[in-house]
Amino acid sequence: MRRLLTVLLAPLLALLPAPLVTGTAQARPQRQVTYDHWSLMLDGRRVVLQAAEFHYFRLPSPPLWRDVLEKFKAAGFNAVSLYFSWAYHSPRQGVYDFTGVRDLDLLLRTAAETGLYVIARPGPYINAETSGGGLPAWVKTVPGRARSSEPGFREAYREWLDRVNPIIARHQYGRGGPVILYNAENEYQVNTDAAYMQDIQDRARAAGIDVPITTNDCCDAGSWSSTWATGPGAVQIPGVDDYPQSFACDNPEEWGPWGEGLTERLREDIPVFAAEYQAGAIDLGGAGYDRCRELTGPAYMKFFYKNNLIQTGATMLSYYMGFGGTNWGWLGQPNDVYTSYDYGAAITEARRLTPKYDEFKRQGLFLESVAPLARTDPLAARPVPDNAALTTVARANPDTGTQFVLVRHADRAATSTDTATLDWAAPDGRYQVPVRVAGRDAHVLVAGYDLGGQRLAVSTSEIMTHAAIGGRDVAVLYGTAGSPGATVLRYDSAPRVTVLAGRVTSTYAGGDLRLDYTHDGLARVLVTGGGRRPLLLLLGTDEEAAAFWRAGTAGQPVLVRGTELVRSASVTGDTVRLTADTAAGEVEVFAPPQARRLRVGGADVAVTRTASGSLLGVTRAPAPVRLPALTGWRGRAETPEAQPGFDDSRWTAADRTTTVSPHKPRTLPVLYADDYGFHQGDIWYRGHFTATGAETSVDLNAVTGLRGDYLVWLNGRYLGAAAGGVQADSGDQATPPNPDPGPGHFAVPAGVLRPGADNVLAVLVATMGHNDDWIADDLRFKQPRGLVAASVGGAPIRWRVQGAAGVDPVRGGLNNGGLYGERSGWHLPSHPDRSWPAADPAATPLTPGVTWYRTSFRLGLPEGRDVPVGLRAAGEPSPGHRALIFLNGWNIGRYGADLGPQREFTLPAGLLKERGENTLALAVTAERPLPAGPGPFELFAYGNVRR
Ligand code: IPT
Repeated sequence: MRRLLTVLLAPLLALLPAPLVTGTAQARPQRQVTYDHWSLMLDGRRVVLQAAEFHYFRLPSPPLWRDVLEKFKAAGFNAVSLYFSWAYHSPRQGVYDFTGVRDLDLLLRTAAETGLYVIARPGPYINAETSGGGLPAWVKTVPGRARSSEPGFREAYREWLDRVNPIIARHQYGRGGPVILYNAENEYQVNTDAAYMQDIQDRARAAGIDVPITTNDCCDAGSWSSTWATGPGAVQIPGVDDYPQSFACDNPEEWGPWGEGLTERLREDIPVFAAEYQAGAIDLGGAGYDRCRELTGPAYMKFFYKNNLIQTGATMLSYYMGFGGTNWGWLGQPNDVYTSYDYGAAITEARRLTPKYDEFKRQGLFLESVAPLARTDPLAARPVPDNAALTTVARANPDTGTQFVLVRHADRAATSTDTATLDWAAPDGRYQVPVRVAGRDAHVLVAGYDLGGQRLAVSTSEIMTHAAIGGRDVAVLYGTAGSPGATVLRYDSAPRVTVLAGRVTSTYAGGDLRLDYTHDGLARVLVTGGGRRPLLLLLGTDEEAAAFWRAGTAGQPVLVRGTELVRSASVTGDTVRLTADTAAGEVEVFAPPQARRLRVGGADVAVTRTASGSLLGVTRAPAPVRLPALTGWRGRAETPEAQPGFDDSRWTAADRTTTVSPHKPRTLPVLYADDYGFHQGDIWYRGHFTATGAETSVDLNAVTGLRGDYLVWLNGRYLGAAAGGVQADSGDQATPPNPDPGPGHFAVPAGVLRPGADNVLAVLVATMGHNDDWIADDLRFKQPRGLVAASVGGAPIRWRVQGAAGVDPVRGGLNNGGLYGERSGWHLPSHPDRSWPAADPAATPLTPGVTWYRTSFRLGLPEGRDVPVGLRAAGEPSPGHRALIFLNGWNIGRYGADLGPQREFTLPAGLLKERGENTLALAVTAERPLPAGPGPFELFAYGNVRR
């Protein structure tokens, strides 16, 4: 019989993808990423790509990469979009580091192990509010326009691509890895150079990259998708970036000021690709990231994401950001961001889940569970509401007929709650069903769907997920609390309906089982008989649905209600094992009937079997943790460079008369820090000149980027401070560069000059990172940092310059600037500070210049817990001083009244020794005498879960 079947089916089977027919004898078929009008396909299998953006360089703790990626996976994401930052790996031309926190093999392996595909985005330009947009600062000193094919830049970017591409290549899908797409460049559509765009792709191909190449166009889709669609530079799958909510976090009531957020279909032969879809915001106005999270909160996500999905049929979605992280060290671009890059994302900088995460999970599990969505066409015959306040948009899968109907307000800004009856010509019949939609909400309703072994005719509840578990289907549907719901299922004969919880009425007629209810708590309905396998229907509110997790393998899925996060699940024999984060609360597991025991995180949880056939238990609250007070501070002033006798003979002579920068200096020599190999943080200058005695003022210009400053001494006498310049040009080439950036004019006090002798001008410039190169015009990016003009009367000045002492082999080239303390290792835990006098930063007067404070604290956090720890500065800081904060040598932030709204700093585990001794060091620069410095500081816990 079996042989006969095989013979009969042979011609048919030949048409199926290879693995089904080859058995074990033949080699594994080539793993392939393909695509068509509707979706990506992996080995011919359609997928809706649901990605979230993650920047490993903003979380310098590889064990936490896994934590974040597991959280992505648990929300239903099937992919992670990764920018790779060139600047993060290359402190100097020809020098590259892919070890430790820069280990991309480890990153890509971790993504694969957590079950996520990868969109690899190596730039070379990435923007992302990173210093230089990801271009290393040394690129400012090579000739040739950045982001072009001009010699100089070409050699530079090839260096990077030729190192990063082989890493990406060996983790590609075709070789068993997770990488399924390669994004060339970033929003490259102004001042473009097709030869450059093409060369990026040629180099990728030459390195063995064989996955489809994409790019992300901004705002108005343009260049690489249409103009260049077939010419040099054209990519296979162009996508569009959409940020409909703007970045106005100070006005979280905004509703799509930057458009409808409907991702354009760029070509007929490719899927609709939302390459970056807004999932948070940069905090341009300094409102704080919680406001950004409101601006881009669940309401926005429901409305804009669902509209996009159903109106455009987008099946390639990548949300920016899934987790933002930290601009630690000198990673950040100075003008738009501060230390935190929390981004108001669904997962906070401290890795905590927010209500936005719940919404991602509701939508993500839906996309994961309901396969027909991967191939849909617009459906003209959409159900019409009998209330003109509401409207619908519909799509249908041409193979299965399954319909997806978006119900929303006709006026997208409406705030009223409206009800209607939908007259719905669904695949299984015509139905009148009630809907109720709150203002600025949207629902995706499904009809004509084979839900496991069931036939869903229509439902006005949204599907979150469903799974075949132990011979029955378990489905989680949900709707707004208080709204009416109707679900119609098809049966051969009247099934048995048992309402286990909640109020649900049922009627059966003509093959239709119709359930009517109001979304309220979690109703449970068991349907048996009727010619189908049993169905457990769980009908919840949005909030109840958010408590569900789906884990386990595709062959043996497990649904879990409760816990803080389910990372994985397995069933062996009579035991369900969960890897989960837990606090106090219920845990309910829907598993095959043989499962009788539950283990969570290695510990037994006592369970009872419920009427729903699930196992119900309780997890205990983790014991509270106590964090130590930060006491025992010691302080020490530095700034010896300000003194005339300081020996600067080993500093670099700043004596160049030319620069490749398009910004030409007003005075010579060229003093641009980058030209002398000093690229970030504090830069010292010492200028020697022979005074006549008639000099009356010191006149300087410095360019630092936003929020930078500089301090000036003459022969050891403090002259004062000035704000650093921001943009030496306006960003558009039509406007000439600012001729007087970051000006500082300092009167020479009587008696300070030494006529006829060596006089020393000492200047400490706090640079804040490099401009981006968003419009690829070189002007913004190559704007210098440091002094750009200097004169003391007319005397010639012999300059020396000093920045960071070298590249920290563990923390990398972006960790340090050139403060005396940094050059001397005062930020490092090993530095002996026992001789430093006791000094409380919050209570000790400051003199102009730099003062360091250090303390240490011992943590003894219990094993098996996740307790993210932060450092909080109490009170409002006074203007005029700024602090660099070092944790165990890592520069984890900048704090000060002049540096933005941030008062709390995340101390990521890994950098933070959770069980051991930790050292905090503060480098405080004061612009003027102040009664006290920053603080007091305290440690705090963002959360506390068992894991
Ligand atoms: C888009 C960039 O592609 C991305 O790198 C990041 O900078 C993001 O913006 C903002 O956080 S650019 C688009 C907003 C014009």
